[in-house]
Amino acid sequence: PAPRTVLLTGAAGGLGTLMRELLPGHGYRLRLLDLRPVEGEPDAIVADLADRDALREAVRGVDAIIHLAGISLEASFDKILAANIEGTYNLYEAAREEGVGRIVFASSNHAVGYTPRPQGDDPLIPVETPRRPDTFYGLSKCFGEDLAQLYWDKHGIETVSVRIGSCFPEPTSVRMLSVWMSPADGARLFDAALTAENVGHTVVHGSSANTRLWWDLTSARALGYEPQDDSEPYADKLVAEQGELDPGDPAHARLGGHFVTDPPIWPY
Ligand code: NAI
Ligand code: 15L
Repeated sequence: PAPRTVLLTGAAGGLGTLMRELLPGHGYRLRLLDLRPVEGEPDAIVADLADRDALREAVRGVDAIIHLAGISLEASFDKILAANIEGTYNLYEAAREEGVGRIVFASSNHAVGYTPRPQGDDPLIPVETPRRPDTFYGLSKCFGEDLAQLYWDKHGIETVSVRIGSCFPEPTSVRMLSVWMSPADGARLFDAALTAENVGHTVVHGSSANTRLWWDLTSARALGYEPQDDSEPYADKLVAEQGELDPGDPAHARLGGHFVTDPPIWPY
């Protein structure tokens, strides 16, 4: 049967807030967790991913987990280690102990951020492209994907690792025209990742069907994902403001954009 009760970690964050609004429309009942209180959601669990007892209680009885919690930008290695590496391990252990069979892991384009972005007639970046993390942040997403593979091979817990491009209400840069995932397509992709059968550990690219797409969506579509949106209607305005990407600028030449040169730092 399709999973219905889903633990959403990182529910107070930007993507968590979008998914809290959209996933109930796909038939999910959400249990929420975050380090911070979730506005307007008094029943949300306020817990740190470091708190193993709290995680065990939080995952008890859910059909699946969407794991968004963690540091979402670059930070010191120690902070990334605690929140993203140990935190993700703690969550998988809780899932194993409580028998949760499916996790959707919010990986990132920054796991492969040093990959040259396609230019001209270059082929789209395949999902099998070698890991090339652009930050400690991206490195933690590589860890999460490998952890997911280990928990599938060793414990039979299935994961879809979604290498999210940029999921925000609108694209705000010329680069984002290529990697944007509309919130509605994000909810469609998470729904597909929760319901597709026999995923084992599957890695997919997470974006809309953008005209300027840089990567291949085949493995995402194989889950049943049918993206409906395209960033192109935003292109004229963004290109007029920012100009086209300059292939000679290192921050424009790689999938990870300015994470390869001057990554934004997590503010907390
Ligand atoms: P965000 O920074 O807005 O939200 C992350 C949430 O995780 C925050 O509410 C924060 O309080 C919570 N959190 C951080 N450390 C925690 C801990 N130790 N224990 C419990 N909760 C903790 O980030 P956003 O944009 O919502 O991203 C969500 C996830 O998706 C992140 O894992 C991010 O790396 C990933 N992602 C997001 C992309 C996007 O375009 N929004 C792109 C690629 C990946
Ligand atoms: C990410 O992984 C970040 O979490 C998000 O804030 C954006 O910066 C996104 O990548 C991006 O590459 O645009």
